[in-house]
Amino acid sequence: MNKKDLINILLKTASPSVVNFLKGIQTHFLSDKTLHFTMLGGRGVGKTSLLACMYNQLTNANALLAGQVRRVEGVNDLDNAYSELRRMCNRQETQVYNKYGVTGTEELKVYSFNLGKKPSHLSINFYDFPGGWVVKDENRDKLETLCKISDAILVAVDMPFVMEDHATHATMYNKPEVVKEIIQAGLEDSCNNKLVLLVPTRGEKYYLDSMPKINPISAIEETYGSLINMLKGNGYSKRTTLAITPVLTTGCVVFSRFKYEENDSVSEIYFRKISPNAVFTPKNCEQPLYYLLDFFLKKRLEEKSMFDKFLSLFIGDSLAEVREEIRKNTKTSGEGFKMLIE
Ligand SMILES: Nc1nc2c(ncn2[C@@H]2O[C@H](COP(=O)(O)OP(=O)(O)OP(=O)(O)O)[C@@H](O)[C@H]2O)c(=O)[nH]1
Ligand SMILES: [Mg+2]
Repeated sequence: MNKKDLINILLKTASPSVVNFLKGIQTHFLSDKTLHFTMLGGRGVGKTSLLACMYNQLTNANALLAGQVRRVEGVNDLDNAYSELRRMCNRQETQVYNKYGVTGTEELKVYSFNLGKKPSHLSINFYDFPGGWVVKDENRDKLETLCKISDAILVAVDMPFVMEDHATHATMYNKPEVVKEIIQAGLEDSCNNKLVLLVPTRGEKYYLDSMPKINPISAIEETYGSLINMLKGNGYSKRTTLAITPVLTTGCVVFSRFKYEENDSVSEIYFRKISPNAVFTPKNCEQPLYYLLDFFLKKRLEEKSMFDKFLSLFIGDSLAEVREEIRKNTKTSGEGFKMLIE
């Protein structure tokens, strides 16, 4: 089923609030050459920061795709988020609090850019919503709809809650069961293949330390065990690609401690710089996008469609060669990366 058919079905069958929501974003779904990438995760887990770093890596630091990225919509906000993150890291004090840095997202944002030298080549839309939607029932339908129409779902995993006092916090704040239910609903009506990425964020403490007390991969596999098992099950595994792809969005700030309320809930999370002179050095932020491009190119190669022609214009090589180049630069093991379903 192509995306237009799926949207037409949803417009006929969904509840009025979802229909209105879909109509509002429908203009973004017109082309089959658009890839849709939804960020999933609770409030403050670092979704917008990650998008900002991904986009910045692509436009400024990425040799592989240099000169191929064209701005379309909303990306000024990502530039601003990137500057805020950098400013947070450059503060002289060594205690860096949550209140600095990127401000919370208030409504669904669509960030759109083109890859390739002509507008007709390939567009990528990122969907970024307020993390509060994950726990609000009235917004659950919208999230499920976004997951249905997306090619890729990126689950931001707030690592301090997974790694520190794991037994108490791991599921309380990242809401892995809710995330699983939303992704399951996203897979149910849609017969399209999906890429699901578990993306650890705010985890510098565990990835810069060569001997963390708990292995981050095992901790994530345990926390998201139910989601992973569901995706590995027979119904979904053939049309799902699943991987753990950690990103270091600051590269210089590590978890320090939680502040607790009387009822034992965490009210603040404190970070500190690795050293007073440490500087903002994001790392691996381009990796989720490489996964998305590889996933897309693989699908197109299998279909052997006309996309081959237009994509060969995109980097100037054949589709298989472009894919090979991206695969060479994609991390699938080491540094906390793991391919769970290929
Ligand atoms: N220490 C540290 N802080 C980070 C990192 N990434 C983001 N932050 C900070 O964490 C806070 C939340 O980041 P956001 O990117 O706004 O998180 P979000 O998931 O988009 O949040 P909502 O839009 O509210 O759902 C901000 O203060 C960021 O500056 C990181 O890697 N390390
Ligand atoms: Mg946000």
